[in-house]
Amino acid sequence: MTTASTLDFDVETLRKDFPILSEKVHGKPLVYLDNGNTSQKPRQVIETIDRYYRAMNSNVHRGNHFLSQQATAALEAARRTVQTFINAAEDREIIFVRGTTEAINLVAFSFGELDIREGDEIVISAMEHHSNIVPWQMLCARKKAVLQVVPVNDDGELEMDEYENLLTDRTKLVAITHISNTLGTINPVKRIIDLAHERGAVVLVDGAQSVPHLAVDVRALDADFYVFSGHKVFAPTGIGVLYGKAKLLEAMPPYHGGGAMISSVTFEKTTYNEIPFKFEAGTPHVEGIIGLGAALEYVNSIGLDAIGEHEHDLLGYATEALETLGGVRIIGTAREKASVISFMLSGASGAIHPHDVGTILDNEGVAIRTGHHCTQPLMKRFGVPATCRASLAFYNTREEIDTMIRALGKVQKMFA
Ligand code: 7TS
Repeated sequence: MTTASTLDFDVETLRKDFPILSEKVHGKPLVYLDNGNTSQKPRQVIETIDRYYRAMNSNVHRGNHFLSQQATAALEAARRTVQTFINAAEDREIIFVRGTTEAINLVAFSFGELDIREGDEIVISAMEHHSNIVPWQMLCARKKAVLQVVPVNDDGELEMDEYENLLTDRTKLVAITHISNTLGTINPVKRIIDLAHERGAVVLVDGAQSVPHLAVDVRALDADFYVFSGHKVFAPTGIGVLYGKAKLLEAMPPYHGGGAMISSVTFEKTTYNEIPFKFEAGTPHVEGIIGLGAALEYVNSIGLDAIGEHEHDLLGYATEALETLGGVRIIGTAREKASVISFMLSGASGAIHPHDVGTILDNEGVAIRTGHHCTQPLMKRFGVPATCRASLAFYNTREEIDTMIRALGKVQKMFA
């Protein structure tokens, strides 16, 4: 039976901010446990975008009329909100991009042009999302550089001794995820960054899964690049952030050419704009940026400490409930974990394919993700083709976990 969370966190009131959470799916109340994939949006974000289109819509940085000035001011205010949210030193260190994937590609291309040469080494880990693998492979192919991979132990933690061994004078860049989208592991990024810096390498942290769950301080971490997607942190899709230290961004060549990123253009010679604009060619995703600002302010109003505590409670509750159910193998048992649980389910007659589990749960209104979660090398490491994954947000409840567990019990009966 469910016992109320002992934490002072008014989840029921917060849930009312998310219109979609009162929807029904297949006639059942929606239980949304696919937050690692994308998060739901609070009315504060939806209404901000609505207001933008009703009263402010205009292009930015290029008009002196009233609306253009309003839209530009709102966009630049959102940039400062992002700056404060991750404690960047300056707002010009915040580059708006489409998402984590584009941010990593930008760095792989642009930093790659600046500083990667034949024989240089780039270090990633075995738990990276494909978007923190493939751009580096492409860069290595272009520059004849070498990709090195930090292995993961049976609990889904990075092998830090191996990491230290991989760092050499040839290491130019380390690209590592803060939190694994598949295992939930929280990596020791501060230590990873310090060790890389001792070798003179720069570090990109993939924060796609961390910004919704824990307070990020890029200056305390001393991260050179920190990237994340808006849509996983309650903001719209199509907007994301590349944080980079000003010195690095200033030295890097632009990624895209076009409007807004120039200072002057003639057919003979073009000079580039200052950062951040040098990396923001073309009309930006204005409503996305303003929506992102609203989302981060919303998160601030709840507080990441409170969010973290509630999610930690849910993670413990869900882990215990899965163990009690039986026939469950949890993949990812790191000591430091965020609210992501990957698992394999078995019935009396053996393993049940995650896709079957996902389909049956969907019929019960429960949304989880099944598949390789864009981490195929990690699936290979754990010897599974796919997993079931429940990824929790602060608006999830113990009751929803109970619903998932009951649905998993049904699956086991069907496969008995
Ligand atoms: N890095 C990590 C750690 C991620 O979890 C994801 C998306 C990305 C990068 C790519 O983000 P995008 O917004 O540019 O697509 N992860 C997932 C997931 O776990 N399920 O669906 C998408």
